[in-house]
Amino acid sequence: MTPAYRYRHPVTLEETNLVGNVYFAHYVRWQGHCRERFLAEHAPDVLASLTDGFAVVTTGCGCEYFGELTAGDVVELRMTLTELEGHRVAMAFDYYRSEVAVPQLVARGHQAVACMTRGPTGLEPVPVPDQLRTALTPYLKIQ
Ligand code: SSV
Repeated sequence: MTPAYRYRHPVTLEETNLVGNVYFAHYVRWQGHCRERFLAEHAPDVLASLTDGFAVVTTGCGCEYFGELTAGDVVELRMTLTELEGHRVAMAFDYYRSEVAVPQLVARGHQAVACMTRGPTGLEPVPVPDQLRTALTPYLKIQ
């Protein structure tokens, strides 16, 4: 089985709506938290370079919802790599209600990013930096 990078988040009341379940947009925010933690843990130089001309541009994202989450749940995002090509990286996210007897798949998401640099004429594509490429390889999803 392909290893997944796991990010856990306790759902807060702030993230729930009038009905008591999590507002859909937060699932995408958590994708951001998850990828940021991945960089901090596995490619810290890449994270640092984001303030120094290097950019990781989000080119797309999405989410499908199968179940509900409410305040007090712990959600676990399992992130895998679905594409690593040139300057592009794509990821898939399985969202589980965790810390329960039987973890439940509540949503699935995806996103794609592109590595760029800020040149005199604006953003230009650059190859995925070596540190990030090396960190990503173990997570490539075998189709
Ligand atoms: C400032 C900003 O927009 C930061 C973007 C960070 C992007 C991070 C991408 C990380 C990809 C990790 C993929 C891991 C797959 C297992």
